[in-house]
Amino acid sequence: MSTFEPLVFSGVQPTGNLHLGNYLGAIRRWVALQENNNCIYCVVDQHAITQAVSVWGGPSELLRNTREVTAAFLAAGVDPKKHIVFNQSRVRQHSELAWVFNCIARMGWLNRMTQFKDKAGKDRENASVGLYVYPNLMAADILVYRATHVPVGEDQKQHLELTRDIAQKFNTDFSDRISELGLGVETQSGHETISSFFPLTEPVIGGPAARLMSLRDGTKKMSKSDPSDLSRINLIDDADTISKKIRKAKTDSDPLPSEVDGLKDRPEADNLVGIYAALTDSDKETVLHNFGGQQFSVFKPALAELAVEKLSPIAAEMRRISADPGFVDAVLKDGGERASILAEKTMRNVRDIVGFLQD
Ligand code: AQP
Repeated sequence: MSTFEPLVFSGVQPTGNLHLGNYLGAIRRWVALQENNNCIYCVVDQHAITQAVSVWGGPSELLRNTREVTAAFLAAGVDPKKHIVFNQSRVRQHSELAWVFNCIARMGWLNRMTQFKDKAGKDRENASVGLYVYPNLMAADILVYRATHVPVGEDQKQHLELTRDIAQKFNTDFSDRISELGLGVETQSGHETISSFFPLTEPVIGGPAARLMSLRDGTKKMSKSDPSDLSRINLIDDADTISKKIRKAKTDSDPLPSEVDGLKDRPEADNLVGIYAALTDSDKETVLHNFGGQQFSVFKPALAELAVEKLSPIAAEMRRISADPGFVDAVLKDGGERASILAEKTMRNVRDIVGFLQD
């Protein structure tokens, strides 16, 4: 029985202010996954333009951020030779497949997407159509490589569920044609074996940094677009700035508990303990075993020292790589060429499956 080849895909938007949540929730996990998998990592520049120009900053800012995000991937340890690193807009097949998915996904499915509601805010009539169909493009990013695993932060869980729904509906709508053309891969669905063209991609989400919260409000996600720079640790922050932000992070006045249960209803404390755990590759239990009963006046300096130790080398490497934009551009060009070959292979099949005439 043939099965889908394991393949990892993930992406980050070049929207500026790359932060610790993006690093711990996604990029650092990509690096770990590249040991035993084939991986494709993408700077999703077409997603970046779904919001108002004033949000993504216009062409010069997009070019600068695309190079900066690529530098961050490389500085964090992504290997562009063994794996593929490129910017989305270079590979036209992403938007081509997204159109097919616009015709597969249902309005009702998209109406449930919480990220659209958050980003569109109250003025939904004025949101771009691109923002609304963003999840369909994301599904295309993943499925144009028939990727089986996607490491992301928890905020992307709903979009990945939608990706699975789209894959499933495509497989069902075109099942006869997929069989007729011999393009199906046998997969197990409960007790049944079915023939599918697209895999039902697995999200890879978890660990203490799956959802890092704002340093100013433990109930809000750490986010690039938060107007307060004190809410997040940016990957390019220097040591003094990192220490200052952790010192100023909102907390309550109680000492840290000794058990994880004691973090319930203490979102800020929970967040800082989670960051410490993620930076030391451990868990919250271990952190509380060492710091339980201590005041924040002891814990915060320890966390600041740790964050500086882990992040400073990445920031320095980002600066070194960014000083040579020619190198960064060459990485993206090479990755784009290799990605295009894979994406075109899928699209030739998709065109045949749907019934689009081609040479
Ligand atoms: N706070 C977070 N904790 C853990 N993971 C996070 N990610 C984002 N924020 C957190 C993960 O980072 C990856 C790249 O995210 P993105 O650039 O594609 O978009 P985003 O989720 O829109 O990032 P932001 O910071 O939240 O931007 P805005 O302010 O525009 O909403 C993804 O894997 C994401 O899960």
